[in-house]
Amino acid sequence: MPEGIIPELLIVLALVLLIAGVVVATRRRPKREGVATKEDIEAVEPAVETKAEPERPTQEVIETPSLVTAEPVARPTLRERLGKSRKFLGDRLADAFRGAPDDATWDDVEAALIQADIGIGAATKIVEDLRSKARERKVTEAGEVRSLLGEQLVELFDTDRDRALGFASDGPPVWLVVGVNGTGKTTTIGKLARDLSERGRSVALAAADTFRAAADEQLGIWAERTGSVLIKHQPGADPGAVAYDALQHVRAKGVDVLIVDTAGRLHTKTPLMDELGKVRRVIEKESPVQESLLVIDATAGQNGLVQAREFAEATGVTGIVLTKLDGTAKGGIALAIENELGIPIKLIGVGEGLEDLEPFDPKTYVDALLT
Ligand SMILES: Nc1nc2c(ncn2[C@@H]2O[C@H](COP(=O)(O)OP(=O)(O)OP(=O)(O)O)[C@@H](O)[C@H]2O)c(=O)[nH]1
Ligand SMILES: [Mg+2]
Repeated sequence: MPEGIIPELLIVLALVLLIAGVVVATRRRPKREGVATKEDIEAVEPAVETKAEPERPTQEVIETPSLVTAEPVARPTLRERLGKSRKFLGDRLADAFRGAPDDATWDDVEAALIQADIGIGAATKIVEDLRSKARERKVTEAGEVRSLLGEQLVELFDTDRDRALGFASDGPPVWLVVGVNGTGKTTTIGKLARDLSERGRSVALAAADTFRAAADEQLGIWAERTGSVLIKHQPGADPGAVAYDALQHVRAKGVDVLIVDTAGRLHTKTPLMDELGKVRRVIEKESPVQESLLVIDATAGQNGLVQAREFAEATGVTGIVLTKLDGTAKGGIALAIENELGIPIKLIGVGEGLEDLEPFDPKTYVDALLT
């Protein structure tokens, strides 16, 4: 073999290897960019999923009926649920507390409280007290005055009061639900039945609204949805008789709770108010009425106060359910009712769904309204 060939061959071989290496590398590069590695997939996947599944508004999650779900449902805070009710007072107070408080601030706060249905007398008193407290404590910063106002408002409620619904020690408790037309009585009954059945209690619903067409059908739907028993008579029947029969049924069958739906009636119509008194008396001959719950539509404003007065006289109201606080209500009516009539608000309705009923807690409520 001629001298010099071997080094040349080695050079050629090296060149061939070099070219082959370059070709392989060039071919692989686009592949590496296009096909994600496992790590790439893991890094990219969440973003892709979030994009593919559009973000759902919180409301959608809340409105999903979950009658017997064992899973805790993500629920919004009361603050979020109060919606416009909260915004009404919040916006006005934010305007009033723009700078250090002066005479105009106090006037604006008073006006805001009156507009929020707290009542003129209560609003004037609150502002007078607030003003002297702020002076005493040398509070000048808007945020601090606002929290002082919160304290004042909570003080209007009796915070030690027992707001739980009554249960009898012997026999099934009877809860009578009353109120003017369309305030949310039947819907509240559905929500209560759902809550009770979730806690493992059996429920019977008495369709003592024999006046409005298809009222028993509406209650029947709630009974079906909540697994409750429905006791009804013919349309136009005596509501007292329905309540009586229902009571016999729950006693015979050992049902845990009886809730009696009644027809909506104007508090100004004496015969209708008397009829309600009669229903109560019919039940009470047999068994005490643990709760006579007055349902008030919070959007009715100060008129709610008048209703509460009249119904309290006719049926001895034991507690109030304030509904539609998720709507355009101004929220202050809760304070007016407790402050002026001393009837405890026990529950609040914050929507049309089965889970839109909350126990009423003064501090949580005031915090939600103000912050
Ligand atoms: N937004 C909102 N709507 C509610 C609430 N409670 C009840 N409603 C609605 O108010 C309307 C009337 O509710 P009902 O439960 O039929 O009222 P009712 O007092 O039984 O009415 P009558 O039997 O006719 O006197 C319905 O459209 C309900 O969905 C609530 O808390 N928030
Ligand atoms: Mg009804």
